[in-house]
Amino acid sequence: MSRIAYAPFRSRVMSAEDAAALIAPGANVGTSGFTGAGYPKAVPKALAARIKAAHARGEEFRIGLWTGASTAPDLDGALAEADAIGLRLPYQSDPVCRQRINAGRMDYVDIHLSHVAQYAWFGFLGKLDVAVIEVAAVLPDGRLLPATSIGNNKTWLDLADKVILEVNARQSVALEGMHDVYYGTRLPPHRMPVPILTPTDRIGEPYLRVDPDKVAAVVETDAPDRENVFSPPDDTSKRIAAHILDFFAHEVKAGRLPENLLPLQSGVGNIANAVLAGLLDGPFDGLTAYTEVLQDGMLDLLEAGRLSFASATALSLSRAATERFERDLDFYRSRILLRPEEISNHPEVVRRLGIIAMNGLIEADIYGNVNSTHINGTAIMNGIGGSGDFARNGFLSIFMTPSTRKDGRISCIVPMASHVDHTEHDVQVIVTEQGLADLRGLPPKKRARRIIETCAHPAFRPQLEDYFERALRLSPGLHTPHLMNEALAPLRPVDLAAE
Ligand code: 0RQ
Repeated sequence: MSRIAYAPFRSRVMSAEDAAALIAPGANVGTSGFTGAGYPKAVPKALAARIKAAHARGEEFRIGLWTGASTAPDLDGALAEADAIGLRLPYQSDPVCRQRINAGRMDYVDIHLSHVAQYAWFGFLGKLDVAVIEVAAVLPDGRLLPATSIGNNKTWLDLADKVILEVNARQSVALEGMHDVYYGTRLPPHRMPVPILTPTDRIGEPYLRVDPDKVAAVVETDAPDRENVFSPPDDTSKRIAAHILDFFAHEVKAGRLPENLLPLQSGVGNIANAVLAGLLDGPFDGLTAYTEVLQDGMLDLLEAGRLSFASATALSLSRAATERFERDLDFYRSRILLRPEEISNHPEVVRRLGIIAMNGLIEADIYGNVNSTHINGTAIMNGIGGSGDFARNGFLSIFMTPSTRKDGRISCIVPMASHVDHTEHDVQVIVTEQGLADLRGLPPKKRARRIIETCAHPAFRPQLEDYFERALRLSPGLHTPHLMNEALAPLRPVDLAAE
């Protein structure tokens, strides 16, 4: 049976190729998609083929690509491979995109995810020409049943001149009721409070609205979301998770956290998943999450009854977890809510709820400045994503990392961060498998000692201690001592086997 229950849209059904032909060179295109969920599966590939053919004829053809966050090889990968993207925002994690950005062939604007929708509304990003949005179905009155992510869909549908819908039969219609699309956002100076007082609060509508006159094409698809692969927690991740759980227990005992903690935000990746796995066996019950992405670990916690509710903007599941999720959708529907990313990451709500933010890092310096985005301070990895929204405004901001990378050759604790995404003012806890540094209330020199002693790998500790002691001697009394001529020099590689 057709998922397009609104009759006027049926006559606009066409092939992905015909829909892609509606996108002009130079257009800004806003697509759905957040961490591999709910992205359009057909039109971007068709557009990539069209642009490749245009380039072969010697024609100039590139687009501006705006999304929710990262997408998948079928979108970011295909378009980047075709050199079809002139400018990309606000977040990517695609290897081909990354290569093109770092080769100077694609511009990239790396933005806090809570800022994206408002920047588009403020007019800071230019005009949005086309929205390409995946939905699970079109209702008889023309409203849209969202898919596995909301991201910036509401804003793209509202702002774009032209809309292309992908109606994906693989997305479950049983998702109905799991979304909360807020239509109350106003622009300054008319802003009102966002009325979320607990992660469970519904403040919007379960469907997306679209002006039917703007819908230029409807494309029917039947393809699954990107499969996310998680490795089982390794020893390093388990040790990081154990330090965090001990810290939570300590905070509860000290009366600074309630017994069911405060709403959790957890970044993406294997370490985040390991922390969630640790919570599964830990002593905490009645947990809630107010986060942007739900990974497998969150489903496990919900199923085990440890977590009572999770609010996010997207799912990011393995194939096995997707099957479980679809099989038990009735169970999950009362326990999960998907919201626009301007709401899932809203600074006002993050501050009000008192979120415990847990995110990964590339390197942290001895004073607690964190680099989340650039290798060697120059090559982009992914982007800041939502980490800043939560770290800056949360009740607690925790950053976690293995103490070394690349088989122990690189220390993730360095004298001076080569690029800073989160300043020392927004970083309260740094944790590696070596230990957890609680930096709250500490002045810079005490932070340095604690980070070196607690978080650095023992093989790199002497170099960091030597650096810090010499910096102290040469800049007696200064607030944040550094040896500016060597602060950014890489630490000498260490042979771990010989230690
Ligand atoms: O490279 O794959 O070539 O080995 O960085 O590392 O192992 O995937 O680690 O998943 O924990 O990611 C900061 C990137 C950590 C992530 C970052 C290399 C490492 C590997 C990736 P290889 P892993 P993680 C909510 C929150 C910003 C966005 C965010 C991130 C690769 O956490 O993107 O937090 N954060 N969003 O080897 C050289 C170092 C390195 C290094 C790591 N010091 N030197 N290489 N790597 N540290 C989600 C969203 O916002 C959507």
